[in-house]
Amino acid sequence: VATRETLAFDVYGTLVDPIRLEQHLEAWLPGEGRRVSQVWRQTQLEYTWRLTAMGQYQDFAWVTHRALEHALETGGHRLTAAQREAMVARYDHLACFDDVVPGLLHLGEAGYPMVVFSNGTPRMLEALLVNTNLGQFFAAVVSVDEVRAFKPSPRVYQHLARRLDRPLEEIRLITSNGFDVIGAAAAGMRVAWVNRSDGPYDRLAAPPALTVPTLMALAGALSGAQGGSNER
Ligand code: 2OP
Repeated sequence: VATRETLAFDVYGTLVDPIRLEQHLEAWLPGEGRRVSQVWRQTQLEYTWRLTAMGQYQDFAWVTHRALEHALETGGHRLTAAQREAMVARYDHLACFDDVVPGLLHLGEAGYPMVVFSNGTPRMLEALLVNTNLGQFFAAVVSVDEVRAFKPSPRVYQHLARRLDRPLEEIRLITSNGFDVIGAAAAGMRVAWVNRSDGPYDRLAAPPALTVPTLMALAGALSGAQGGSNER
């Protein structure tokens, strides 16, 4: 039996949902929770891209704090330092999307080696994997913090291959984040896009051949994709 490709799972937006923090924001900022959580997430990603473009690094916990402060200021909102701390601490307890546990069970049974690959710091990822009980599914946790750059720098994908001691071409990134799909494919990885919201694809590249609505749909789609030799 040919060795199965390794599946590397993105975390925020793919396994767990940062936007759901809107519920907790809503308690302090009635009517504003969704908007603030969306600006928070978008700012967080923007800060990672900008730091990486500048050749600078602050870890994902730092970025997440600063992005929340900016999202609040942008909306003209105020939370106390303790409230902001409490919101960021919720990153350690983010809820899984409903398809994640059944999907990972299915993929694990199908024999895929599975790892986590994320912008999150090692501490954030460890806490999250313990609190969500998802740790049991993964053979390794790889953080971009190990190379002090964020996705989609090619360095982070190359680091993943080094850490797993496997060629990038034999590792498939599973992510809902379009910029991550495009970055990984540009670096030479196989990819799958999890399009949970049935939204449009990023315009920076053509959508990947492998697009699934949920992780449950991934196992079936992968068994088809493995037939093709050079499929991305
Ligand atoms: C992650 O690396 C991109 O936030 C996403 O987990």
